[in-house]
Amino acid sequence: MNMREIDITRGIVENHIESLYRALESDVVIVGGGPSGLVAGGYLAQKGFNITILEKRLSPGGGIWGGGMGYKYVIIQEEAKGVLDDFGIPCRPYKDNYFCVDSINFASGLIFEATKRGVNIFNLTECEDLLVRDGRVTGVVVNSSLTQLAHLPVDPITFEAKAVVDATGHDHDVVRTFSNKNDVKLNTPTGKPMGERSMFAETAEQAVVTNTKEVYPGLFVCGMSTAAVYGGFRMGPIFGGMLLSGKKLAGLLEECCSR
Ligand code: 48F
Repeated sequence: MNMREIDITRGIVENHIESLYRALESDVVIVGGGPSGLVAGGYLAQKGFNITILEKRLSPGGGIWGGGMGYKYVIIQEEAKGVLDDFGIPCRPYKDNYFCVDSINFASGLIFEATKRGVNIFNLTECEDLLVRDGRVTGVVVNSSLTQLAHLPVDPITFEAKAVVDATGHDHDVVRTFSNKNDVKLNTPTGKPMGERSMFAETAEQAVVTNTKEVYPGLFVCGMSTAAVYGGFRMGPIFGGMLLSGKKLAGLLEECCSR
């Protein structure tokens, strides 16, 4: 075999550019590759939508990998087991209403299934701002995480989307930046992000699903960022709410993107 390094490089560059072109006009851009974003993306891609996930770290999976304090299992309540089944992730029953999931299996399983369904995930890629037109979010402003890390003065590029999702977890990075930079009234009781509260798992798990919604025209929140945006409690290493939030979001966005 006559192996040429330039062919290896061409294969990488051509395929990356093709993925990038597909992302430029996405149906939905989900910022954050944690459990809620991966689940929402996976369900939507299965229905044929063009879904892009931006993940600023090297590995998607967000807060799954660390389990609880580095102990490698997480807990799912019975109501959310159907989502695990839909993504082919094994679990084992624990007590009456809970299931234990190996966090490595959980993170890798969600990532693998989402990408198999066609979700276009860009790692090392950060959303640093939003595109806004006539009172509506119309896309994202994107840069390499490495540029950000090195504080280099490199301009970003943009992706358009029918809807953008803040799935950035505790940081609520997208909504926070949007609210700080613009004189906008969010769909929250105060019109601003309200800040996350201390731990109260049961209330938190319900609220995370209730507060999965459109927070500004074209901008949605899911997962843990709903707590920071709507003043919800935190829940710790129980993950059913994240899965159900992602599933609810997929339903909302299917409606929004089909209009
Ligand atoms: O935090 P994360 O896992 O989000 P989630 O889906 O799930 C929360 C749970 O993991 C856990 C919990 C609560 O106790 O159950 O916290 O709400 O994943 C968020 C992802 O977003 C990425 C970040 O690296 C992480 O992987 N992220 C954050 N800001 C940006 C971003 C950004 N500006 N651009 C791209 N990715």
